[in-house]
Amino acid sequence: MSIFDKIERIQYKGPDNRDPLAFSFYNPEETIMGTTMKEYLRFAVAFWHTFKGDGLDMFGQPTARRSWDSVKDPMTLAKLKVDAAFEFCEKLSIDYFCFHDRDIAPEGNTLRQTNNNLDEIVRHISDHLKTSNVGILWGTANLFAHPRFMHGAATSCDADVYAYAAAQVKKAIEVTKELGGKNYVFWGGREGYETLLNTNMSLEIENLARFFHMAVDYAKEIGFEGQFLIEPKPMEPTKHQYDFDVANALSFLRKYGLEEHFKFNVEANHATLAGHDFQHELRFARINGLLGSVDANQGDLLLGWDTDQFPTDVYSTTLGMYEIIKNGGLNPGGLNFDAKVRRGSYEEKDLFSSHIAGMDTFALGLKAAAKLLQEGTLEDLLKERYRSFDSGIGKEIEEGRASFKSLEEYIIDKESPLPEPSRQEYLERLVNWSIVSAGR
Ligand code: XLS
Ligand code: NI
Ligand code: NI
Repeated sequence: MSIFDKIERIQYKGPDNRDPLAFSFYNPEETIMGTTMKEYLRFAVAFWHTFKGDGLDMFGQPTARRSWDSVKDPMTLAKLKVDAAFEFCEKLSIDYFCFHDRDIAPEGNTLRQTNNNLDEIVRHISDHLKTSNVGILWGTANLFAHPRFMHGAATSCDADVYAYAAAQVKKAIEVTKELGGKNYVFWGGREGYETLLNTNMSLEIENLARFFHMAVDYAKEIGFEGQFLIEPKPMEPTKHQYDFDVANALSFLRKYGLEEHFKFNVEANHATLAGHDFQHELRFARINGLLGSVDANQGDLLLGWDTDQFPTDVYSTTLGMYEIIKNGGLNPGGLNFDAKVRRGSYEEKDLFSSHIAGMDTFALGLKAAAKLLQEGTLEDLLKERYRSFDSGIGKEIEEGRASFKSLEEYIIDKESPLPEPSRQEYLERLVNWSIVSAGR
């Protein structure tokens, strides 16, 4: 039985393709710098946007038209959406999807009933896993939608809410393990504050650290070997979120002795909300050995919120893939399309063409980044720029052998130094050239 019966399996047709339902650049088995595109990109579908999103916004009613619209029984609907997820991924040659516990199964009256619902759907997913190549990139817990989480979950002012959140994450880790999930994500939905007037910031942050330690301990206890990931976001829905950006979250991890247990899931739109570009967040995570996975989307720079658009900006994916190649890929992480179709793109066909747009934009970005690296000018110029640290006084500085006294002695009678020009405009053309040549 097919849900998207009007859509065939999506084919690669090459760079001249103009069919919205075919790939122009994503050619899964094509090798780029010794690795297949499929392995570099490790795409995943976000269950919440693609199978739960209905186009509702703050000002208007749902717009989406889906083949499951007439199904009312919540458990029947939940199973149908799982069937849809597998069919969707298979038709797009996407190997993974990601989910929140509450995306896949409805809540009951107690946590026990909710867990029973979840178990029933997890069994249904497990049945699919037996016959499908599609797997789970990561699981997570929704600790932000229900009213009980209005003041946060692991940073709530209410200890019962904290306990509820802990029990929920316990179950979500178990379920992720059972489904063979490669990672587990913590996005601090409402872990922040609305006003400092009522906020005990130190208690909240310490409680958050205790929560993460309990998660680490429990994963160890049950033998969950997936990677734990923190997904920073500076704000929204709260005014301030504690995991503001990678740098901020890293100092939190270090302070509380959690660094070795976590990596980062960098979301492009969260980077721009924090006042950084996508590449900055990837770079900062990478140079600290903590770039784990990516939520692939883009924001609108004129809008100050998380618009979760499908990534179509090749410049940004090129620089993103440049960091990802330098990171040696993302495995066991991947590129999760935490992106939703615009409200006006209401047909099921749009779900496919939007993912294809995102996949093609990252595939082209991968090819362009590989060109940039293989051609080598950018890397050579970078090396050249810092060459004064390769010998002499620079080497002494780099090796930690210099002191204020030795540096003063070295420079005091010399003419004022003039560093090399930056040539930024030329470097930006190098990026343009690599995109153009990758697109041929
Ligand atoms: C929201 C986040 C969320 C996480 C998963 O802004 O991006 O979707 O990725 O909880
Ligand atoms: Ni996200
Ligand atoms: Ni987001």
